[in-house]
Amino acid sequence: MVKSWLEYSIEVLEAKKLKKPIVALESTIIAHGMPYPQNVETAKEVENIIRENGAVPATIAIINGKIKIGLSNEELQFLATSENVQKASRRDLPYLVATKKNGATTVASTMICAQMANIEVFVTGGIGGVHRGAEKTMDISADLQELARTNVAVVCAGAKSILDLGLTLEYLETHGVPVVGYETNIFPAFFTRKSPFHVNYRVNSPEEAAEIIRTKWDLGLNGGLVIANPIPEKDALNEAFMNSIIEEALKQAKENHITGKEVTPFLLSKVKELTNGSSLNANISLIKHNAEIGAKIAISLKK
Ligand code: PSU
Ligand code: MN
Repeated sequence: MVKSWLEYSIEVLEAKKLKKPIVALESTIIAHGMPYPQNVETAKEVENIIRENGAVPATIAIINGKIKIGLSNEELQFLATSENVQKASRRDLPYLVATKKNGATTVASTMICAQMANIEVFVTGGIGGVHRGAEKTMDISADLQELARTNVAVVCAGAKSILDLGLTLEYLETHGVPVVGYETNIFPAFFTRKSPFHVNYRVNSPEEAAEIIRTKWDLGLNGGLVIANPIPEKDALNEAFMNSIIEEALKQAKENHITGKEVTPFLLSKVKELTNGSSLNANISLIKHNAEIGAKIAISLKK
C-alpha cells in the first residue's frame, strides 16, 4: 500500500481536504542543482509564488524513508545543506524507502510521488532528456520514460542544451508525450528562449493548457505532458555564449569519464562554474516564472 509511505505536510493535507489546487515541486534542484543558500531561498520563494497565485505548493523528497509531500522549513534547510541526501530517480526509490534514507527527487520520481498523492501539476526548471552521444552511451534520462507513463503535467523551461534537444523531442514523440509551448511556437532551451526546434502545439493561456491536459487523461491516454514556458526575456542568456560553455562542460565530462547519474549534476555544476554564476540567476528567474504559470494551470484544472 502506497499510502503508508506517504507523509503530507499540514498545509498540503488541508489543501487536499478543501480540494484546493496543489502544485508539486522537485528537490534535486535544491540538493544538487543550486548552491547554498540560493537553493533554499529559491525553494521558499517558488513556494510563495505558488501561494500568491492561489495554489498550494508541495515540495517532494524522501526523508528517513518517508515520501514527503510538502516540506517544513527545517526539511528544506536539511535538503539544502546536508551531504547525506542522494539524487533519487525511479530506480532509487525502493532502496531509499526500504533503508529509511534521504533522497532528493528528480523529475521522474517527483512525478511518481505526485501521482501517488493525486497531484496533477508539477513545476520544475528543466527536464532531463537524451544526452548528446546517446547512440553510444545510451544515456537517456528516466524523466522521459516517466513522462511516457505517469499522469502529471510538467511545467518547465524546456531542456538544457547539454542534451540533444532534437533526439529528446523524438523520444517524446515516440512515447506520445505532447510538448506544448506556453505563449511560444519554439521549444525553449532553458537558458535561452529559442532553440532550432518547434513545440507540437502552442497555448496562450492557463485555461488552454488545462483543457489539453484534462482532455488527454479523459481520453484514457496515460502519461504526462511537457508545458514549455520560456525564460523571461530580461534574464535569458546569450545563445552563442551558452553553446560555447556547454561544449566545454561536455568536453570536461568526457575527460573525467563521468557516467550514470553523475552526468547531469556534473554538467550542471560545470555550466554554473563557467558562467560565473550568471546561469544561476537565469535558473532562479525561469523557475519563478514557471511557478506562476504552473499555479494558474493547476487552478484552471480544478474548474
Ligand atoms: N536539468 C536541469 N536542472 C536540474 C536537473 C536537470 O537543468 O536540476 C535535474 C532534474 O531533477 C532532472 C534530473 O530530473 O536532473 C535529471 O537527471 P538524469 O539526467 O540523471 O536523469
Ligand atoms: Mn543519465
